[in-house]
Amino acid sequence: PTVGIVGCPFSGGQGRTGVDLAPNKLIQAGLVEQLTNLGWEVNYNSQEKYIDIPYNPIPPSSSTNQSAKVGNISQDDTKTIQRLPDEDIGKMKKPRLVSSVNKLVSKEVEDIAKKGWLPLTLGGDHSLAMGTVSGTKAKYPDACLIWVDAHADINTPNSTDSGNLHGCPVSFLLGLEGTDVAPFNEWLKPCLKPQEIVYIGLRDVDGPEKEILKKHGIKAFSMHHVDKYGIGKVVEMALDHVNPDRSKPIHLSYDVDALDPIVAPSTGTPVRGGLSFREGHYITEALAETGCLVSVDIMEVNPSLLDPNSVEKTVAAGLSLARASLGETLL
Ligand code: DIR
Ligand code: MN
Ligand code: MN
Ligand code: MN
Repeated sequence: PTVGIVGCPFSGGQGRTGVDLAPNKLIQAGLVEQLTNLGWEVNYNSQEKYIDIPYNPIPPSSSTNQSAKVGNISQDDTKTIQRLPDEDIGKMKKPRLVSSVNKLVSKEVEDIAKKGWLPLTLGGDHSLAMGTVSGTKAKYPDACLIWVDAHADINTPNSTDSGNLHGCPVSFLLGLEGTDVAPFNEWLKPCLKPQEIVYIGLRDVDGPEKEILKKHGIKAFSMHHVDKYGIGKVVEMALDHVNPDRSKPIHLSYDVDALDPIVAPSTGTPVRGGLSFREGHYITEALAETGCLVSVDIMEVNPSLLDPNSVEKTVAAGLSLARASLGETLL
């Protein structure tokens, strides 16, 4: 089997820098070798085009003092980039940047899936799931979505309090009221039905998000349900809901903040009371076992937060979740 790693060093969907460092960090920590050892043929992208770039590169000859050198690109002066204003639209922060990057991600995930490869997307913040899920859906229209997260990420442009688009990708995928807005509606069409998504790990859901989940009858297993039933039963019930015959393709979108902050401390919005190391990995092992996984996201690792030990733990968790998703077993 072949995996296509899509490194997305992107932080524009939320307010903290550093989450854009995760793809390189995960690669440097040995991801390619580890997946190769599991029997995968590994391809990975050059990450340049997903760096937190403004959306309109211009040649240096026409650059002015408005221009800025950005991230890794700054090493190459021929790639000076103009920072155009990306004013809020309503409450949405950086809508043009988030939209343009996700449009690229969607195309890349679609292309990889259409080669018959498994796209493994490394975030970056979780707004990138607009791109990953729509890309997966372009190849597999009947795919279901398993969203592992402390948060529901289902705010709409109207309901969001923070304005951070990493709190909104699911509403765009579903096409909820208020999401048919520029610049997103230029390329992102509703591609997911409410009965095609299930959540695991929720524990920090905004009031308006609770209303949205209820209104659309969206299935969610919070940490309360993990406590009550155990993770084995929760994963079984989650699959019974979105994939009763275990016949449909599965997209797994994994926000590492689903894990307890003791396990994955270096993430932008940690919430106590999360999944244990084993609960978190059990989900990926059980989904790998179904043989239905066709696309995986590992999101919101932020190697710039907290001390080196915290970073090491979080990066290691990202790596082991990726390996377990791609079939690593304990025995
Ligand atoms: C909050 C936090 N619901 C928001 N969301 C986070 O900003 O919409 N998502 N942290 O990962
Ligand atoms: Mn998330
Ligand atoms: Mn989250
Ligand atoms: Mn919150």
